[in-house]
Amino acid sequence: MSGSNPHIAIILNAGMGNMIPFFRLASVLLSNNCKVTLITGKPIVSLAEAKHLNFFLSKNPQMTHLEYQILPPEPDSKADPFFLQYNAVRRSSYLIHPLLRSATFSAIICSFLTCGTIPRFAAEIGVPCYVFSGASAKFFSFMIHLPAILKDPEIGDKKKNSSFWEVPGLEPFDMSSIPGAFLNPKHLMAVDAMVNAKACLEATGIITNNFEWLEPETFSALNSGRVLCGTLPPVLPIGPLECYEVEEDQTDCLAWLDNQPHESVVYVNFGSRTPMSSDQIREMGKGLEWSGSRFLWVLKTTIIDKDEARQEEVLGVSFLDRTKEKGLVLRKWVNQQEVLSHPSIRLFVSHCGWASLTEAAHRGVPVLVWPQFGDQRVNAEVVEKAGLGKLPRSWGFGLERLVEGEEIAAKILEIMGDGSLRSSAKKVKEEAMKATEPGGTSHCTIMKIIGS
Ligand code: BUP
Repeated sequence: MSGSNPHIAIILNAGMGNMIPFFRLASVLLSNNCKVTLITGKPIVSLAEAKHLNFFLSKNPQMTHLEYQILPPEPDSKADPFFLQYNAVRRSSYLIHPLLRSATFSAIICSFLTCGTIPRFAAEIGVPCYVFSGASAKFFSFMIHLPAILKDPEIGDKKKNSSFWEVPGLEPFDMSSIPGAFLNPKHLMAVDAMVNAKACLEATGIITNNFEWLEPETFSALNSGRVLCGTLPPVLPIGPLECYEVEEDQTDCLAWLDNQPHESVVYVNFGSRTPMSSDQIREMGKGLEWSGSRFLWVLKTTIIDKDEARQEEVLGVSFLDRTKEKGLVLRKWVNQQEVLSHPSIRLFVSHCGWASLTEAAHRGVPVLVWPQFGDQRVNAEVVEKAGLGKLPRSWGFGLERLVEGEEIAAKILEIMGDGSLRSSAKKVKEEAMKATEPGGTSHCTIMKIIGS
């Protein structure tokens, strides 16, 4: 991609965890004199996405916005609405082709989760195509190896008899870290993953919200052909992608944090689409209260947006009353990038969405990693290895078991008092900053892609 003012098409994917990194990337490109065309599908799943998209477009009027109609979702009322949307966007990818012909683009960027026909079409029209992976490099390695795993005639026996999956060039994957849906060739998630894993081999490169220091062995295995022999395009870390202007926080949480002592607050947020069960919410409440810590808890009980149940019904009046001096519970969107930067934050309890983990890495905030589904368990292992977090393995993966208040309180106290984790998290921050500053590995990669 060379010449002045490169024009880049960004094809947005569903879900806040995908949308926010794409907006960050678009902001970086705009601030480096690129023209950006944002391509979005309709309808959109959640109000949160619609609001963020509107705000982002209103703040960047120089950007071109193109829309296409997404095909109807598969009729599966039990499936996660975001997975249905990924599937529909992937199946609709041919509808984006005319939009990609409507201007002379210097590059096209699309999401790994929905790339479908885009890399091949980009190759046909002679435009470089970068596929964006929003998970850890380790989980991405698993995903691109999935077609080989699922083709293995012994897969059934291996699932029954083995506790590890072999991915060439990497340490074996603990079977319990991989959601069963990916290992069922008929499951929608596995079907999409296989199509996308094959499609992304036709891209110019894979870009990822990550930095080389965080997963050196995995990047080395991916880029030396050990994971997929000679067929994988270069995997290029360009993160942690950071801050763009988001709508002002509508809650009073930043003012509340201003009144808390330095490094005293536990921040709990399980992301934009991971609800907690009522039983687990009660135990979480006990854990926070019994730890005696100050806490900011962003509570979610539904997959899409917020439900209407009142705070008191979910948590009980007495809990809210007992903890009102020490804790703030919110059921609204907070500005997480500002929360994690606040000097009062000591610990982040996270579901391990990759966007949240990269935000914690960039700010050196230690994380109690409590993965719930999808890529999150592997992401959790990655940040634990890098020294950013601690994974209580006995808590299981997602809904495997109810984690009791006593265990939660003990773990919070243990991690809050862990000086060596605090130092290693600061080291992670230093390395993240080095990667993103001018001359850093991620910064240079972005500049190379833009062609400056
Ligand atoms: Br909730 C919430 N404020 O209140 P992840 C989320 N976020 O800024 P997810 C807020 O949404 P996937 C809130 O900073 C991060 O950038 C947060 O992405 C922001 O998890 C993003 O961490 C959440 O990747 O998405 O939402 O579960 O499953 O796609 O990873």
